[in-house]
Amino acid sequence: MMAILAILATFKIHMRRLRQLIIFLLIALSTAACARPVPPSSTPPAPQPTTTMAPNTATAQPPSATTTDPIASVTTSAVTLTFPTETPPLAAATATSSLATLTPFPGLTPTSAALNPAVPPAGTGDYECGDYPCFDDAEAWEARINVPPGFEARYLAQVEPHPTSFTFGPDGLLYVARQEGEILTVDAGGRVAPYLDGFYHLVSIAFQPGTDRLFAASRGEGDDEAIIWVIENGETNGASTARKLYDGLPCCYGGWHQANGIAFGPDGYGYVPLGALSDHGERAPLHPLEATILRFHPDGGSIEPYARGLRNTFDITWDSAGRLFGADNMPDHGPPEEFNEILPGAEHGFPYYDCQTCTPTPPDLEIVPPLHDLLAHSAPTGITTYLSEAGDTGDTFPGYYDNIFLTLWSSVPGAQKVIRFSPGGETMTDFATGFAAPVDVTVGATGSLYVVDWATGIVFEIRYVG
Ligand SMILES: [Ca+2]
Ligand SMILES: [Ca+2]
Repeated sequence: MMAILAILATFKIHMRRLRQLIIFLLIALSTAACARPVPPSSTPPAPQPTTTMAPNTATAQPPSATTTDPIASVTTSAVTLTFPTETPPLAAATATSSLATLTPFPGLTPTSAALNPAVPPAGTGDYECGDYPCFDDAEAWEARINVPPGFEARYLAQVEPHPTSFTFGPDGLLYVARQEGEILTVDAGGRVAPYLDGFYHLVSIAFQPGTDRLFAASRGEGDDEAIIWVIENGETNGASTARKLYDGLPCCYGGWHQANGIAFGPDGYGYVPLGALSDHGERAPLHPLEATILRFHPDGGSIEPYARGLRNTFDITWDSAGRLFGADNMPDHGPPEEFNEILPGAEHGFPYYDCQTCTPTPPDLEIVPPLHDLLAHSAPTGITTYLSEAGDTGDTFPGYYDNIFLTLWSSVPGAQKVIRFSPGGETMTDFATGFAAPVDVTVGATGSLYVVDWATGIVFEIRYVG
């Protein structure tokens, strides 16, 4: 409880909407005895299916992912990995399993249109603003962002609060997912347009590289399953139908444990972290798919664990050498959050923690340690590697190629910022501070870094200006 009060004391945004959220948070946290500010369970509004979206449960679902039992229905038939808790991690070569190796897809080639800053909207909010700027005071928020010398942070656009994930499409538009279940687009001029609505608790979107297929991760409306969607012809607004590629995935714990940040690997497979179904493993036995990174074929079929023991990794990224990184949210009793290199077939620690009610680590189990400890309760969320070709020239983000950027979402003192890791995750330092609740970060075709804030809905562009 002290932690909650401390958090609230530092997060004095007196906007009506946020106050409602905070009240909800308190209720949610106290009822769940969950004393940490991992991304909160905000008030999820009633899902609003629209005619633009027709969840097509009858079409092309994986054969064994269609039954109604949310946990038992997921297919694991093609999974050749086993993770007995008494044995060491599997070797990487074994972890590739028997699935055919896919040819890597070419990278995206978004348009190179220059981005123009939008005019910050007038301060017409009817709510009180305290130590933080009003949420519609984009200029004030822009002025709060501190970046290293040579860089400049500027307002690009603002969507309604609670964006959870964003990604550039092959059409050059920035696609933004909102927790309330909506996907929007933002163009180079900062203009926001609706794209697709009707999901429930939507937390991630990602294009399959080299295609216009947009993937999304949400919850079922009963908060009892995680769902992976695919939207064919994702870049054309007219198509706008989503179908379930996987449903019945184990879910959900708290506000944010579900299928999280979808990403596509250099092997062409889709990957998605799946959060644990409990705080520290108190719901036993573990489901074979919980607290994992799952791997799936973009056309469906089996979905299998790629790595395990990851309590709630919100987003993942590969570097230029094909190494996979993610940051893990730790249990309520407050061990440091973790920055991990995620290894195939490896065990990364969940549910083995040092607490009175935690499960002791099996003596023969080899746990891959994190590369870095992060501030406890800082709630790491979005992550990206700076791999823009623009970075190769040295003109944008000079010297930052292959660096990894990570948002710390929480409002505990020392979070609310973007941190940076040198190539391979060797060293860690602050990169940008001053946000309210930065939730995702990505790189655009022009070489700029983009950050989106869950609390304000503002998308910032960080450019190198020399
Ligand atoms: Ca760990
Ligand atoms: Ca992301």
